[in-house]
Amino acid sequence: MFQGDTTNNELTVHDIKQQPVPNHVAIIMDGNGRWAQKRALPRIAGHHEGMKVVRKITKLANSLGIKVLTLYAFSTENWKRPKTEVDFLMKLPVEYLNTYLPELIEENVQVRVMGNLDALPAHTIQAVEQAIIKTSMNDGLTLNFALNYGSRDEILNAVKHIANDVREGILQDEQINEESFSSYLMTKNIPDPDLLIRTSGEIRLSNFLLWQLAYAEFWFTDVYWPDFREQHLLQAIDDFQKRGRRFGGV
Ligand code: V07
Repeated sequence: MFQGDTTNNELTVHDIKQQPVPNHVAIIMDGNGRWAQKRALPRIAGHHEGMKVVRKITKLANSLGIKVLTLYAFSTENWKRPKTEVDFLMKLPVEYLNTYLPELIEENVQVRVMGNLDALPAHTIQAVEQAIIKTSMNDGLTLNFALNYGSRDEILNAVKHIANDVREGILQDEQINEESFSSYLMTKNIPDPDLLIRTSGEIRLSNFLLWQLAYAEFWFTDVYWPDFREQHLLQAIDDFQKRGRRFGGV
């Protein structure tokens, strides 16, 4: 840069809104433990810091007019972690909602959760159910947490339900198609993600939304989730919009 140069590469909400914004953004919020270890902090400190980023990114997604933000908060594989870490993670939904639910209501955000909730501690289920009820009338951003979620598990459950409905005559086998199949998934009534973001340099799906991501654009960054900022989401969407321009028609 030279003196007097006022240009910079910062993207703004205004810039991004000049073009269509993805309807549904899904994020694998990876690298919280590594962020902490790099600072000689316990892994749980990274999870806690990551929670603050969830709040910021939710606000930004809402102001961009994104309809659905799906966040991978806890996978079915995460039970393999040390018990102390799992116990801490299970308290985060409670803390998050105690702190931010009033703000989510204020901002017209609808909270949803997908995953097997039955296996979660009672305090976690209770906090989440309350949030779902208290925000059910909201029609702004849908903030969809994947909690104890695994995609193969979800698909197998769908298949079992379909088999059962066919056996009982509720569904004819000719009626099994992509649309009806989708309605047996936990994302029933939610459009497929247009954009998947994964942080922390891992280039994998890790059992996340395998069916639903069939046509999504993927965006990866080396940044750890606690270091993820508004500017990164704006960059991901800017890249998404450029890809759309390049491949979308004439
Ligand atoms: C969790 C913070 C973000 C980084 C990723 C792992 C740690 C928010 C929630 C949450 C979940 C449900 C809900 C409201 C908030 C959460 C877990 C972990 C298990 F209704 N952040 N966060 N849940 N982390």
